[in-house]
Amino acid sequence: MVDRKTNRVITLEEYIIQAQNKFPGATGELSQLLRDIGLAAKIISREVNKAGITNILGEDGSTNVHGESVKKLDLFADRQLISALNRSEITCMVISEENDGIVELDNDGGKYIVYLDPLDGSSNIDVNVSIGSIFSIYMRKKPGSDELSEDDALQPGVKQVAAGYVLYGSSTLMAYTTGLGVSLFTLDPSIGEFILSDTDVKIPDHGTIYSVNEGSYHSWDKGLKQYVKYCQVEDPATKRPYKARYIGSMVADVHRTLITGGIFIYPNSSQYPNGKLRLMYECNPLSFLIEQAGGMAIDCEGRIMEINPESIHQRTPIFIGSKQNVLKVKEFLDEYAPES
Ligand code: P6P
Repeated sequence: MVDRKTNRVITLEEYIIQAQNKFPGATGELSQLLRDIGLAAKIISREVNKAGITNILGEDGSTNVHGESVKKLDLFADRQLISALNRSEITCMVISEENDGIVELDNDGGKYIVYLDPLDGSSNIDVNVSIGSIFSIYMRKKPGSDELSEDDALQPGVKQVAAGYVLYGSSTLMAYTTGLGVSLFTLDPSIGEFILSDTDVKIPDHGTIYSVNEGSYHSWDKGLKQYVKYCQVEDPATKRPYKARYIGSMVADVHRTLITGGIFIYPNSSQYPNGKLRLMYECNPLSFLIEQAGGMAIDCEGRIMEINPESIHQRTPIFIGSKQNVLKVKEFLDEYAPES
């Protein structure tokens, strides 16, 4: 996209400032925070795109708070993002998948709290499959107060002031929303800038792709089993059978769903009774983006973004994507709901 006045590309920095100018009372702090994340994303992208050459692939030998082996690139991404957020004294606290508790930054007066999944899908790093960074931004409950606690960070997704992701794929793409629609930016490595590629992105109301790890079929509830069977039945009137696509990297699967329509599912199961994906730094931010694009995101009961969190690392089932596809899976979940 080009700026109609100057007929030249619009960078992420320019776009953020133009968007901020629409809010007369804006202090510029959220804009600076988004620019800081954009800077860290460029640095991470550079390392991801040459990981095979430098000694940064593979595991670093430690495990994270969830007992998952940590990749060297995970740690690199975590460090870059926290360092960028620490620079501008706007963020008081970071909660990251790579850290057990909250990371208090040097700026205890900062008014923002940032949740991070620094490098989601890291199991794909060594096989060169797309991975992503996810961020979710809240205002602290008691701005200016000295006390910082986990309670400050336990807020439902509807309280997010901004959210987004960076997808390190065939190109590096950044998507974010501040509640005024979804904007997409593509990194031009030749100039080291994120260039605006789409604004006010809308997800198709119905899609013909379903995305779920069918290897876990045996451990699902009956409603989801029946829904997947529905997707596989031939019915030209509803464009079925649907295509199955599953990358195993949530940012990549959800971004494809945003662009093509359809549904991404990570359900509860006998293996993961509360689902595998994290509410605060995977599901809430991606739900904010998909809802802003006109889609839906639910757990087995209702809206993901209305869940009142009880812990910063809690998990949730998620059914996210085009409105018609999510409403259809909900029909099956309700019809076959396990006896409570
Ligand atoms: P499974 C990656 O490890 C991740 O956290 C998400 O990015 C992805 O959607 C999911 O787990 C994949 O999990 O069990 O299908 O390998």
